[in-house]
Amino acid sequence: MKKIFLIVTVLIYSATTLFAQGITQDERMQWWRDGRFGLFIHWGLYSIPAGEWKGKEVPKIGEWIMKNAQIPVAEYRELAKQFNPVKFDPKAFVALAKNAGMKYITITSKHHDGFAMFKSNASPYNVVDATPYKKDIIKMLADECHKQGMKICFYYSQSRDWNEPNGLDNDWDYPAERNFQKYLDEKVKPQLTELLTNYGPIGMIWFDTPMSITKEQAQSLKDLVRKIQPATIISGRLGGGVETDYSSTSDNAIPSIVTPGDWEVPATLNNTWGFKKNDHEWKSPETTTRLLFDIASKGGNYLLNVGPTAEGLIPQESVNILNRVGEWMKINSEAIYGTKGSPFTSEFDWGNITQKGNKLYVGIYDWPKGEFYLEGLKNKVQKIYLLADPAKKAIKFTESYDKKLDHHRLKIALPAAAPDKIVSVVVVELDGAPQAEQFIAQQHNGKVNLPGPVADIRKGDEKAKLNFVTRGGGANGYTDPKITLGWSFKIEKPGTYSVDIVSNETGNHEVPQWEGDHIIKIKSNGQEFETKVTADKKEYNQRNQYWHNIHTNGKIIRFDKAGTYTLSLIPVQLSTKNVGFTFREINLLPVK
Ligand code: H79
Repeated sequence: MKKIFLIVTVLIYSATTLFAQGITQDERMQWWRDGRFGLFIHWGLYSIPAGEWKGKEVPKIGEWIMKNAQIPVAEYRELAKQFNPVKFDPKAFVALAKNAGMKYITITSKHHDGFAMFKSNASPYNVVDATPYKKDIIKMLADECHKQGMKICFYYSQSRDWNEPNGLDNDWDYPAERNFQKYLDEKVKPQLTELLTNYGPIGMIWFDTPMSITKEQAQSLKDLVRKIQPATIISGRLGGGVETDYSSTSDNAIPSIVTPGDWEVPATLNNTWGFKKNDHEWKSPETTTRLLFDIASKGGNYLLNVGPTAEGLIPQESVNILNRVGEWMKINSEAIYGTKGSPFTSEFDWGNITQKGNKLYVGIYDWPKGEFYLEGLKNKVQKIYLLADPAKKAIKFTESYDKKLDHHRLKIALPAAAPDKIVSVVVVELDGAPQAEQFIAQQHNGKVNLPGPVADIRKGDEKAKLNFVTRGGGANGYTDPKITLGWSFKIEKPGTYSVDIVSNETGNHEVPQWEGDHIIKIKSNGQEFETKVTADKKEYNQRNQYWHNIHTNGKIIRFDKAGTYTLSLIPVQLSTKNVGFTFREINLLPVK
C-alpha cells in the first residue's frame, strides 16, 4: 500500500513538474487575466508606529516611516519585540477578499524595512524568531488561501532593504559602499527559495522598486522563480530591463485609453499602504467600484490595498468599502471576470465598456435623463438587457446608419431609473465580436475626444513615437517641436467647437511637475490658430490621484457640415526647462 502511494505520488509529482515546465504564457496568466481584481496587503512592523514616531506625526506613506523619520536600525528593530497581532484571523482576511469578488491576495512578505513576515533561516529578523507572536503569518494566510481556493501571492522588496548594510538605500545608518550582490546571494535568493518552497503553489511574486539592480541580477531572480515554481507569475517591477509576465502601472495611476498587454494598477484605499492611524481620507465605494470597472474597461487588473493594524485587524473603513464593492460584484461580476477592454479608443463621459465574446457590458455611472446613445458600434445588435435583471427582459433599441457619414448609432430605451447607483451594467448582445468604427465618433453630447496615445504621430513625413506614461497619462519627454500629432474623427453636428487642450502633472507623488509656455499650432478644417499652453484650469482626476489634468483654453474651430475631418497639433516652440509638454488629449467641445 505504502509502495503504491509512493509510486502514485512520484507519478503525480513528475507529471505536474513536467506540465509546469512546459507551461505556456497563456496558461500561466489565465487565472490572473480572468480574475481582474486582487487584494493587496501591506503589513509589517510599521503598523505599530502607524504613522507616528516619538509623538510626532510622520508625513507620507506609512510603510516608509523608517526612512522618512530616519529611524536608526537598532531602534526600529526593537519594534519586533512588540509585534503581537493576536487578533489576526486568516479566515477573516480571505473571507473579506472573497466577499469583495477578489481572486488573489498579494501580501508583503518583506517590505523595504527588511522584516520578514515568515519564518526564515536566511535572517533571524522575521516574525517567528524575533517577535512574541512567534507564528508564521505568511504560512497561516497561505494555508487559508489554499483551503478557500484563493491565489496567494507574495510581495518581496528585492532591492531596498533598510535593515541590511548591503541592501539598498539606508543612507542614514550605513556607509555608502555596499556589496549588493552579497545581499542578493545571502538574503534575497535564500528567502525567495523559502517562499517558493514552503508555502505550496504561489500565484505570483510581486517585486518592487528595482533601483540599480542590474540585468544579470534581475535575470537571476527570475530564473530562480522559474526553476522552483514555473507557473508563478513575475510582476512588473523586477527591474534591469528583464522581461516580466505583466507590467505594473505607477501606483494609483490608470491609463487614459485601452492598453494592450497584461497590466495591473496597484492602488490604495486612502493615502497609505501600511496602516496609519491618522489617515482617514478614504475613497468612497462609488469611486472604488467605478475605478474597478474603468480599469477592466482599459484591459487591466486592479490590486487594491488594505493595511492591517498592529493587532491584526483590517481597518473597519476598508472592510466597509470592500463589502460594498462586493455587493456590486455579486450582481455584476460577469462584466469584470474574463473580460477584455472596450473596443473604443476614447473614454466616455457617462461610463465605460468591457467585452467578452459577443457581448458588450456597458457600464453607466451617470444614468441618462433621456435616451441613451452608443455612437460608432458597427455590429448588429441581437438583444439588450440589464445585468441586474435575472429575467433578462429585453430592452428596446434602434440601430441606425448614416451612409454619407459612415456612422452607426445605437439608441437604447433604458428604464427611467438606474438599476444601480454606482455602475449600472447594460448587456448588449451582438452578432459577433464587437467592432468600433475606424474614425473617432462624436459622442452624443457633442464632445469629440482625441487622446494622445491614439494619434498619428509623425516627425516630418516619417512615423514617430511618443511615450505616454500612466504617471498622469501624458507624453513623457515631449520636447522635440518637429513631432506632430494628428487625428481623424467624425463631426455629425455642424457648428462651432472650442478646442480644449489637456496636459497633466507628472513626476514625484509629493511634488508634481508641470511645464507650460509651449507655443503650439492647431490646424483643422482649413482653419488654424496658435496658442500658448497655460494652466487655465486645474482638474483633479481620480484615475491619477497624484497628478492634476491641466486644461488650456484653445480657440474656436468651425465645422459647417457633417463629415470626417482631421485635426493636427503642431508645436511651434516647446519649452524644455523641466518635464516638457506632457500632452494628454484634445477635446472638441460644442459652443452653445
Ligand atoms: O509598497 C508600496 C510602496 O511602499 C512602494 N510601492 C507600493 C506598492 C513604493 N516604494 N517607493 N514608492 C512606492 C514610491 C516612492 C515614493 C517616494 Fe517618497 C517619494 C520616495 C521618496 C519620495 C514617499 C515620499 C516615500 C518617501 C517620501
